[in-house]
Amino acid sequence: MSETSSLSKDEICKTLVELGHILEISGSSPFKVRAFANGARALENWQGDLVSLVQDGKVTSIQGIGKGLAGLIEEWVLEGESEAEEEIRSLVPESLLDLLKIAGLGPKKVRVIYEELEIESVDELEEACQENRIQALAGFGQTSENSILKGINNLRRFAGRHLVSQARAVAQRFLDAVKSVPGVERAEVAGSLRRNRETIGDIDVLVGTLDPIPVREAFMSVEGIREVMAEGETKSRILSEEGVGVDLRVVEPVAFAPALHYFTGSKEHNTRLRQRARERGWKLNEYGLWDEEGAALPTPEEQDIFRHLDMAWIPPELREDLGELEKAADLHSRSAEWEPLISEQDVKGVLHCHSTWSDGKATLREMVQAASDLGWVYYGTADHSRTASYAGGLSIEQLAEQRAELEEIRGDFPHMTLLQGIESDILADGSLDYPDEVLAELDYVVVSVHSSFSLPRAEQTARIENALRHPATTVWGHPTGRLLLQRDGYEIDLDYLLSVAAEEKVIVELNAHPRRLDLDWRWGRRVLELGVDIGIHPDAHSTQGLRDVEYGVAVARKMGFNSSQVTNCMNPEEYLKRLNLCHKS
Ligand code: DGT
Ligand code: CA
Ligand code: CA
Ligand code: ZN
Repeated sequence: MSETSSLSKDEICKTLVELGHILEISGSSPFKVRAFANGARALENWQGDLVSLVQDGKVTSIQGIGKGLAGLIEEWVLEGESEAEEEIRSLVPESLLDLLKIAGLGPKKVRVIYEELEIESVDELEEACQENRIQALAGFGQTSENSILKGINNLRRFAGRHLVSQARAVAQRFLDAVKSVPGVERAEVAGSLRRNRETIGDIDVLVGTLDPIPVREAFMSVEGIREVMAEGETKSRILSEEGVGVDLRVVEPVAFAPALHYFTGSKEHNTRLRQRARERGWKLNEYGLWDEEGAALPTPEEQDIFRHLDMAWIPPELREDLGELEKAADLHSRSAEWEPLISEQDVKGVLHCHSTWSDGKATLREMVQAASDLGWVYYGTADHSRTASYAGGLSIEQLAEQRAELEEIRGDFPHMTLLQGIESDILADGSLDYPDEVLAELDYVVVSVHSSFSLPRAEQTARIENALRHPATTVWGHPTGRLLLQRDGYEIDLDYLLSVAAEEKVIVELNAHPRRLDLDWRWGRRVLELGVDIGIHPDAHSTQGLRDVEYGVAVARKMGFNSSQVTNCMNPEEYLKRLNLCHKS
């Protein structure tokens, strides 16, 4: 039993960071606080089997971990809990840790708020802000009071939603479990996850079988259930240990397609389709489709529902009532079908990836190898530029050294087109981060905002326009700077800047990192109208990060794009020509 309760390395790192925060809030010595932060980092970077290390009594051999931390780690690994941990946790009220989730509030500030005003919870902090008691504190002001209020607002707004990456992992666990139950004919994930929304409220799993009991049993025995919230013959709901809700619905196989359509949503789409049925005196719901005489129309597949209603099948991603029903009716009237949307296999390579040259975790060679393993035929590195010192930005000399290394790597990957780029910070005035002649030597240049997020809208727009018009600029990286469930993008006239990108032939990035998915899918239609070219780039900081392309493709599908509408689906020759179009220097 003790083995199952043992903490993993990741959990230990997280706990160390949290304990460091608690110590700092409680006013412990800076020396002790730093030991926890450094220990977490040391352990995170250490590679090896932690359990054997503990069993051999050699935890202190990890540089940066002293006797005290080693004791804690041993207890966590061997017993899954620790008295010393509980002691530290008892130093401050638990609810104070919620304050750390507010953007811009670190342990130092939380300590002041707690010490000076005895505030212990988010609600109390909100009240204090509204009464202007925070701005009177040393080190705070009107601006920080406003930004705390905004942070609290965001915290509430984002509560209970999840990144697609996490939701997909949880969903897979439950789907695999129910799929393998004997008697199960169909099983699929529905809801927002099937529609490729950028964030997910809860997961909806749908199963078609005549025998619901074993399905429910299999569902309830999946590992990592925190709480069973409802348990019934055909409907159950649990909360996973990650805090994600999972709904299970079990229907008879004949009702699978109408149920899949219904639980895929969106609600708005469902309402419109139901209206269409009603207009001809029919009835449509999650159980099936009936004509004016009350006779059930056969609907073994979703396609059949749409066909009966004189429509082409609509890809789930597009079911948001944003014109897809009209298009489907039109397609059907011309006996046409929806053009296939882009798929992962269409992607032939990527730009905008980091390596150990700046803040990536893998070497350039490892990244190229991983890209080659994914079957890609081109790969463009783009580390951070010199102003991004926090991220190990490259000096002009380092750029030249990197070029030499890339040349060497080229020899070992003759089937790949390897490009040297840079992710250049857009400086506060909109200029780029190297002299023009240095930029001109690169194969491509991504321009991104990493600072001065809060410029007024007109200024921010002018700043970015400046960068987009620079002759060296190839790609506009993570255009709005939003971080899903964390912060909104900076204030800009996005429509105008997209038109500038079109004019300058700058590729607009669809950043595939699950925290970004920036450009937002809602701009898909406008992008096509303006003739802007979109590239799906992973912004990878590790070999694993290259796989984030999956999420970018999901968003491109939601934009309704096919492979001809994404630059990095081009073959290498075409692609190089396209890059040179905007690399005008
Ligand atoms: P989420 O979970 O907030 O990310 O978004 P959804 O779309 O997955 O929403 P959810 O889980 O509440 O419900 C799944 C689907 O079930 C939803 O997309 C459409 C359908 N549905 C749920 N409630 C209603 C309703 O009141 N009317 C209609 N027409 N459809 C509904
Ligand atoms: Ca859902
Ligand atoms: Ca649901
Ligand atoms: Zn960036």
